[in-house]
Amino acid sequence: MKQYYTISLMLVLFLLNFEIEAQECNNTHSTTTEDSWLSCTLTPNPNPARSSSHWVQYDLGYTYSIASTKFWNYNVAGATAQGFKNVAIDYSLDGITWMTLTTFLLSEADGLVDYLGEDGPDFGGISTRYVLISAIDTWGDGTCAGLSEVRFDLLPLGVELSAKVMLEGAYNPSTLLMDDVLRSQGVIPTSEPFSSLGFVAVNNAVTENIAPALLNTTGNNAIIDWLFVSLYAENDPGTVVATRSALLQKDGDVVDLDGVSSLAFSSVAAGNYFIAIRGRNHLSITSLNAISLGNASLTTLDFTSSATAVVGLNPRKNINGVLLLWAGDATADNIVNASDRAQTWNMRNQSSYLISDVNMDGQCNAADRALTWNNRNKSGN
Ligand SMILES: [Ca+2]
Ligand SMILES: [Ca+2]
Ligand SMILES: [Ca+2]
Repeated sequence: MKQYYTISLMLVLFLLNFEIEAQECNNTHSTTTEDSWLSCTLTPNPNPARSSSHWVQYDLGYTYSIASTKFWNYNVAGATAQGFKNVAIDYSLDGITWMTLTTFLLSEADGLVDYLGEDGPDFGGISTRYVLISAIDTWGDGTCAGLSEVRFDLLPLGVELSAKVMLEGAYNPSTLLMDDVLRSQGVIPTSEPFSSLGFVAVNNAVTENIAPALLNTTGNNAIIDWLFVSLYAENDPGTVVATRSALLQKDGDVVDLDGVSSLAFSSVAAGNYFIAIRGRNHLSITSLNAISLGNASLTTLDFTSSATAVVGLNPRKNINGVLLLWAGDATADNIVNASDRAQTWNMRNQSSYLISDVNMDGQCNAADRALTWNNRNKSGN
């Protein structure tokens, strides 16, 4: 299950260009300076909580879930006193806000060709993109500090979300389902509608198109519209880890582009995430708690139930105990206010797949104006 990635320390001045290589694990390290990294100039540490120091910053390129680590200290024969001694490990999702994992004592290397290195601290599955390794001191050298190699054991990527939500605009209290009028009118687009509305995709390589035949499905699993789903980092809730466009079934199931499967985030590490869901013209909700994805059996997160807590005061509309995303955002800015009412007025008497059609019946008319007015002064969370 686990993958091993070796980050070779290749120093170009002090700004690091490093490589990630998969390698055979022979677990020994040479004694040559070419295989090592050495800093002899103190420079400002990327973590402002630390003073100028000798440090190495890794950018893993994506957010990964890190498990164990392994360290090979500076192993040049006769110069092992330049090796890191007390070492601080910090990590960050964005390279700006840093959290400290731990500090630990790294043994001095033996300077021999069969030097084995040693196990470093375990990240315990923390999801992060940047790792910062700083020397607090060395094994005796007062000027330079070096390392040979660090290995991060990464957990595999890919998680799935099984969620249920209901949109107020399409909700039918008599059936306890959403009406699929846009589908039956044949106006739901076969490409995700969010890019053109200014929604920002993050860490998503999926081309989000659907087969037109998928919109022929009727019944409880009929597609009623597209949804936008975001995952936020547990340890940095302001940072979006990844987004996906999803499809919404009549019975509230949030599904992937085949119309039936759980929603996949293929480049997201297993871990805990805050989950946000938003419609084109419905306000977003965000889970109050970070939800475990990828580590356990798939359980459906039911946002129509008060048992699934979300952020904010009155963040969902309650119709007979069924909790719905608020309708009325005809301008796709995640706020309902006078601008939305103006938009529904300006687009009156138009039909088709319209942002201003907040009750999702394929028409923009007085009913949509009334709905934006009734939900005025609300914003998404
Ligand atoms: Ca279903
Ligand atoms: Ca708005
Ligand atoms: Ca309408």
